This record gives sequence, C-alpha cells and structure tokens, in this order.
Amino acid sequence: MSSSKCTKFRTEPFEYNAALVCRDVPASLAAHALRREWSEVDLQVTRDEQAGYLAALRKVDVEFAVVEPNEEFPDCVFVEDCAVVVEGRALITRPCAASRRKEVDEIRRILRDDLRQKIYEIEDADATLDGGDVLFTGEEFFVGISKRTNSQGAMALAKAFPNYSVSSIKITDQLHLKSMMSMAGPGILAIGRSKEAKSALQQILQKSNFDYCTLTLPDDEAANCVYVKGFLLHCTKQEYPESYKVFEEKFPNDVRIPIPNSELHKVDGGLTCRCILVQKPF
Ligand code: CIR
Repeated sequence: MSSSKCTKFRTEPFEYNAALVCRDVPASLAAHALRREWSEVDLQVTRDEQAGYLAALRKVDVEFAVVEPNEEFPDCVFVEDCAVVVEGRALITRPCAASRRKEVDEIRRILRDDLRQKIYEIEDADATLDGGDVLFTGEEFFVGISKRTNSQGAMALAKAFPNYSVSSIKITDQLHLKSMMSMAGPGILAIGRSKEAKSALQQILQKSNFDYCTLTLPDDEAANCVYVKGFLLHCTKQEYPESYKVFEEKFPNDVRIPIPNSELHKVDGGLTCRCILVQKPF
C-alpha cells in the first residue's frame, strides 16, 4: 500500500453493527435487471452468490435487516443504490433508472422503523443519486458524477451531511464511482488500475486534505470490496487471480472472506451494492 504523509484516520465511522440486505434475488433479475451489455444470467447461480454473501455477513456477526425480493423490481438486490447512511442519518436517494425509483420505499421503511435511522429526503425533483456513486471514506464524501448521478444529487448529499465535505468526481465509462474503488479499511482506498480509475484517483488526491493509503488492484471490479467489523469481503481467486494475490499479500487470511460475484457482475453488480451498512442505536 502506498502513502506519502501519514494521516491518523478515525475508525468509529466504520463501526457498523447492522446490515440491510435483500433476502434473495427476484426471478425477474435474469431477464429484466439493467445491464450495460446484454448477457444471459443463470438465476440459480445469482441466488447462490447472494446466499454466500449473506453467510459471510452472518460470519462477521452483524445484525440483519431484510428486504424481501420484489418481482416488480428486478434490481432490488442492489440495495446500496437506495440510501446513503452515515452515523445514524439515512439519505434516501433518487435512483436514476425509472425502473428503480420505487425500490427506495421499502428501504426507507426498514431504515426508519427497524434500524432507527433518521431519514433525510431529496427535495430537488431534478436530482438523481445512486448510492453506488457515493464513497464515504470515514472523513469525507466523494460522489461520482456519472450517467446515474448528477450535480443536483451531489448537492442533496452535501445538504444531508453538512458535517462532511463532499467532492464531485467525474466518471465517464464506469457505471458508478464505486465500480472501481471502495474503502478496504479506515484510510485504505482500494482502487483499480484502468485509465478511468487513475483519473478518478487523481481527482480525489487533488480535492482531498487527507492522505489515504492506496491499495491498487489490477482489476477495477476487484477494487469494490466491503470492510466490515475488521473483515474484508473481496473477490475470489477464480474471478480475478491477480487482484486476489494482492489481497492475499496485504491482509491476513483470517480477516479475508472471498465472495463469488461473477453472475451478478453480468448485471453490473459489485460487492458493496448488496448491502447498506448501518450503526443501529442500542
Ligand atoms: C443497475 O444497473 O442499476 C443494476 N443492474 C446494478 C446496480 C449496481 N449497483 C451498485 O453497484 N451500487
């Protein structure tokens, strides 16, 4: 991992004790989930992948809040896009895709009633914001301005979280900002090696006052990992052997949990997009 200065990063923003997840994949995902390039999807494999994901979260011992799969919403397993939750505040997003707009209703209810988060809404009807475009580093937010998220969406994020700075990062090719990066621990920014990932990193370094350690992965997709309770859910050796090697070298075996994602990746799903991590009040 590389870093020039040494910033002391706070760990509390990462102290999640609950996860909102979809109980299973709806059958409608196979034919109707959005995807940038058409690809046949094996429903049973996606269901096995989701079961593996839930098993991993059980292993790290977070409380579960579950949204039922809804056949009307083929993309509903990708809960991350529906809300941005930090320190007890939940901003309900306005997903750009029309087919995903109403997914937020059930997510809002669970965040408010079961996970006892304070709900914030986006008032600007022109704003679009997908949770996959929002990277919270523990110190600040970066928001991808992409085909899914616009500057009004970024402004709504800044309004909901006035204690944190929000910097916009221009995205051209990838679906979301987090399609090529995520936090692999407090202060550790996992990032891919594509031209677009490099451009995003450059923008981050220019706009940030913090000195993150960067964990560079050969594959953008592998840079989407989930840090929770000291564990790291990341790609498998079969899917991304070169990136897997990096995780193997940098993290002890007993904190790493490889998660298969190749089938859900066909509909542009990564690992972060299948949960919303939350600090539920005791
Ligand atoms: C979509 O296009 O909206 C879904 N098929 C994939 C969403 C992935 N979301 C995410 O990475 N946060």
